[in-house]
Formats: sequence, structure tokens, C-alpha cells
Amino acid sequence: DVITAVPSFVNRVVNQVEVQCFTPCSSGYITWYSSCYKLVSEPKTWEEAQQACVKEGGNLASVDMSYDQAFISAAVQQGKTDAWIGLRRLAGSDSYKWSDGWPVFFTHWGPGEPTNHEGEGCVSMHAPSHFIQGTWNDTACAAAKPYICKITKGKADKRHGRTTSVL
Ligand SMILES: [Ca+2]
Repeated sequence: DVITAVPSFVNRVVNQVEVQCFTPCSSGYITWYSSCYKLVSEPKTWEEAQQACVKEGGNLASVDMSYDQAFISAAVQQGKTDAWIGLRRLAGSDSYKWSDGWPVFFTHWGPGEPTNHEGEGCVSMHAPSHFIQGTWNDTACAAAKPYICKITKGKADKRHGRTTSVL
């Protein structure tokens, strides 16, 4: 038998490998799996921080899985204060949403969190000064904090007109 066509799944694998090889992270970003991350120490409100990340082609970091949590927590522990992540409570509700649109599969709240107080709808990750470092806290969106941007390579790649499939 002669194989006359490359199966579509092979094309998808090749595309993914190309994306990983030819789309390096921008300067100042660290690669972790298929995303690039940067801890920015200049404090901003949650909304300003999100806008700053969008300007660079990303969003405030979503934490999709426990291995992301471990990586992002390690990055935050290099700073001195809590840092914003991309989670925010929907107004007038108890449900939360990632700013990059990723579904909320995984959470790592600190004890008693989220408190869901009115006016505390944005989520930060605790710094090493906190006894439960790396856990999450819903707090005032207008507070200025360092933040973590995340650029997902497949998404950045779409800007150049190429589609990346997830297997
Ligand atoms: Ca809280």
C-alpha cells in the first residue's frame, strides 16, 4: 500500500511542533509548557495590570492545573508582595472567570477564601511573607499589586494567520 495523504492528525502534530520551535517567548518572559510568563513588579490595579498584559499579546495569568500553580507560585515567591492573577468574580455573583476565557477547572484558595466581600472581586496569589504562600485570595480590585502576564503561544500564533489545533 502506498500512503498518498498525510493523516490530518500528523499535520496537527507538525503544526504544534513548529509553533513550539519557532515562536519563542518575548524578552523577559519565561517558557512553561506552551505558554510564556512574566512577573511584573511595578504595582498596578487588577484592571490596569490586565490591560498591560493585553498590550503584550497576553492576559493576566490563568492557572489551569496544579503544575501551573506550582510554576506560577514559584515565580510569585521571587517577589516580595502578593501578585494579581487573571481570576475575577463576575459582578453580583459567586462565580469567577479567567480573563483569558479559560474555564475555571482548578482553584487554590487559601483557608476561608474566597470571602466574596462586596468590592473584593479580584484574585491575588500570596507572597512568601504570607504563611500560606502561593494560595489565592479575593481582594480589592483597586489595590495596586505586582502581576503575572501569560502569553499562550497558540493564541499569539493566530495573530500571524496560522491556526493551531489542540489534539
Ligand atoms: Ca478574601
